[in-house]
Amino acid sequence: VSEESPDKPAAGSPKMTERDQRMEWWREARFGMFVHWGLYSGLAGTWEGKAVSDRGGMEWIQNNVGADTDTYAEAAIPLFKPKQGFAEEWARLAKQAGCKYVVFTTKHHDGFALHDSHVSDYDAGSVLERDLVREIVDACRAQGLRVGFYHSVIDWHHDQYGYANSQQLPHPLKGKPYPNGERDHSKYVEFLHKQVDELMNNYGPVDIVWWDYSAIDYQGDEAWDAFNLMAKVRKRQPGVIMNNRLFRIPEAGWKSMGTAGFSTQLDPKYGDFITPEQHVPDEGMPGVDWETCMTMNTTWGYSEHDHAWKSTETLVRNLVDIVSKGGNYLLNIGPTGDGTIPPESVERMQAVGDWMATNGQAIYGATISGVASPAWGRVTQSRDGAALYLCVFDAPEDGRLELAGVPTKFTRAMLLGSGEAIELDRDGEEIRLTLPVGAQGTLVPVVQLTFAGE
Ligand code: FHN
Repeated sequence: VSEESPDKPAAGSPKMTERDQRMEWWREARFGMFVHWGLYSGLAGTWEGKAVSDRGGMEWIQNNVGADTDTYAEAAIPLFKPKQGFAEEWARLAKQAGCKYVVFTTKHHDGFALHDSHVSDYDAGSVLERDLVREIVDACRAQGLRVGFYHSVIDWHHDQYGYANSQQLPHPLKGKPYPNGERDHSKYVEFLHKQVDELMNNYGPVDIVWWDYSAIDYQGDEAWDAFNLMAKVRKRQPGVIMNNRLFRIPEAGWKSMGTAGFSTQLDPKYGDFITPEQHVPDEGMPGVDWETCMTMNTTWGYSEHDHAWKSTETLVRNLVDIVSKGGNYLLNIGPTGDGTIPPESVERMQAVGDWMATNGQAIYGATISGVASPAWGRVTQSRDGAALYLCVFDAPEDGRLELAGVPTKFTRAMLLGSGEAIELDRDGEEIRLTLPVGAQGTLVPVVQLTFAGE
C-alpha cells in the first residue's frame, strides 16, 4: 500500500543492501527492552538522605549533586549489590512482554563498566569480582533474545576525559574541551576504544551497539575518533547494527536527538538507525530506520521517588503508534541496586505482553500502511502488504468505525484473538464496520483486513 518504506534501499547507494541485510531482524522485531542499570541504581535518586528530585534521569545523580568520582563511588558502591539470578529475571520479563531484543547499559556517563575490564579498575570485575555483562548476555541468549550494548562515550570518571560538563565547569564552558590543557583527551579515546574492543571480543555475537551520546560541540571523529571506532566494531562484529549517536549535526535539535537533520536520509557511515528520545515523531521518518526510546516513569535509572508511571494503555498505544509510522519501540526499565525490576514495571511489561500475545501480528514485521490514521486509532500493515491491522484506541459507543483510503482488494475483516468474522460495508475505498460487542472497551482491540480467499 505504501510506496515509502524503510525496507527499500535508497537508489544509488551501494551500501544499502548490506545495511538492509543486517537490519532485517530489527525491522521484524519492532519491540525491545532498554535497561539502565549501574552504580546510580543503588542510590535510587537519594543523596545524603534527601530526594534529589522526583522527576528526570537519576542515572545523572552524580552530576546533579555535583559529586566527584571518589565521593560518588564511596556512596554508591556499597549500595550496588547485584543479586544472583537478576539477569534471568530481566530476560524472562522481556520475553513475556513480547520484546525481541534487550539493550542494556554496559557503561553510563558515570564511567562504571559492568564488564570485567582489563583497562580499568572502575568496573564490575574489579569492584565486585563479577562480569555482569556476561551474566546479562547469557540470560538474554537463553531466552532467544537479541542483545544490544548501550555504551556511553561520555565518561565523568576517566582522568583524561577532555570535555567539561556541568559537573565540573559552569556554562558557557559546558561541552567544551577543558581549557587548562592538563587533560590529554586522546588518552581517553584510546581507553574508550580498548573497552569497546573488550566488549566486542569477549561476549560472542553482539547485535546492537547503542552509542550515547554526542552534542554539537563534542562529537564524531574529533571527540571519539568515531569512524575508526565504528570500523573496529564492524570488523569484530560484522552483523552488528549501530545507532547514529556518535554524530550530531547542528540542524538536529536537542529534543530530536539527532533526528531532525537526518530525517529524510541516513548515510550508513553515521549508523544504521536513528533514536528519537521520549517522543514519537509526528509523521514518522519515512525512508530511515528509527527507534523511539522511552521511560515508563520519567527516569532511566532507578529512583524511589518517581511515581509518574505511564499507564499500560499509553504504552500499548505508543507501540502501535510507532509501528504505524514505521519505527521500533525501546521501552526502558530501571532495576534497583540489586537488579530487582520495580513491580510497577513488571506489571506493565506483563500487561503489554498479554496484549502482544493476542495482537502481535499487528506489530511484528508490521510497518507504515499508507492509510491515513483515523481519529479512532492507527493502522499498521504487514510487510508483504497482505494484511492491514486496524488498531482501535477510541471507538464510539455504538462501536461503528469508518475508514477511508482502504484499497478495494481488502474484503475480509476479522477480530484478532477471537477470530470472529466482521462484516464489511464498503463504498469505494471507504469502509464501515462495527466492532464486536465483546471487543468494545477492551485494551486496543485489533481488526485484521485481508484479501478474499486468503
Ligand atoms: O544522558 C542520557 C540519559 O541518561 C539516557 O541514557 C538517555 C537514553 O537515551 N540518553 C542520554 C540523553 O540523551
